[in-house]
Amino acid sequence: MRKRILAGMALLGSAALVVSGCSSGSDSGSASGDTITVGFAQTGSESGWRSANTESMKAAFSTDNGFDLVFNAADNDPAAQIAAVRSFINQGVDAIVIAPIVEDGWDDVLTEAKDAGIPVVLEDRTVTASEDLYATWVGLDFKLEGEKAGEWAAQTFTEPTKMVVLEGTTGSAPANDRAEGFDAAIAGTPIEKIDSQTGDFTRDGGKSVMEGFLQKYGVDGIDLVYAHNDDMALGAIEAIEAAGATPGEDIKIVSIDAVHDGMQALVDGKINYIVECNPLLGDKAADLVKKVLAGDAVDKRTIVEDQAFDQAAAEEALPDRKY
Ligand code: GZL
Repeated sequence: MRKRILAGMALLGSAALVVSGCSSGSDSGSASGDTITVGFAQTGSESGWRSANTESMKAAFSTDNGFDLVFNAADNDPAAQIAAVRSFINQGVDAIVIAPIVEDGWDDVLTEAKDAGIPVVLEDRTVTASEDLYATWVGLDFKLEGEKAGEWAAQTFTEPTKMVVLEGTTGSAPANDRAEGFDAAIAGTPIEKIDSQTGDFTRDGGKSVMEGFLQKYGVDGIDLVYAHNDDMALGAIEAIEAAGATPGEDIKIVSIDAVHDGMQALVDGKINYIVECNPLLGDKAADLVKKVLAGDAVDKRTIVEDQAFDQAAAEEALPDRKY
């Protein structure tokens, strides 16, 4: 672990810890060839998107790439995720990567990491803590994803439309920003949001919330479902079919992620439009960790581009999709 070696050097003068950070560029860890020990605090395994993201991160932070990865999945529990980060600090890892479950509550533990001289890289979701408490963030523009989904809905529904929303994890950046972007895009249209409830980004959560909406409003009382991710949309499809209705026809669905099962449902006509959210962030995150440890200047934010799919585009893209 590089840090102990550097800690020894730091005894010669605090600047040593910063100045002697190994330069980047080596394929095997730092320039001196030392393995970089990284603690990765993942949200959990709530969705198909998360599985693809974890796979991408583990592939990038591999031994062959010069890393020793300490992995923790927090089962969508914010307190457990903060405890995992605190454990990484106590282990004295060289760097910490976090996919923060929720935006708030990070100031204390990020300050502890900074005080310990351990840089933090955020991947996927963002936090409301001060930017000086983390080195950089790589992820997606969730507000734009919501806007793209809302623009499709605004173009598609020109008559009075009753919509229900399956929200992502309460307090998470994607749930907050996808709602904000979508609502802005449908402002002034005849689309009425009659209900909105979190399904926690899970398939079971989307199914049970949709069952409640169907009991409350009936199949004929709902025209459109806006799901903050494909897993909840897939759960809603199960609920709609169990109620004897046809998803994608009787009740239309717009979703975000574009994971394989969601894209298949789009090809099958059960979902009507999907905005992509690319989970393959591992290589970018690993490169940022090496640059930060080497003391190289990095942008505070790196945003990965997304695209959007209707049924025809999904039929064309599905065979070549990596996730
Ligand atoms: C978005 C990511 C979200 C996905 C969900 O970048 O944080 O979390 O949209 C996942 O599928 O659970």
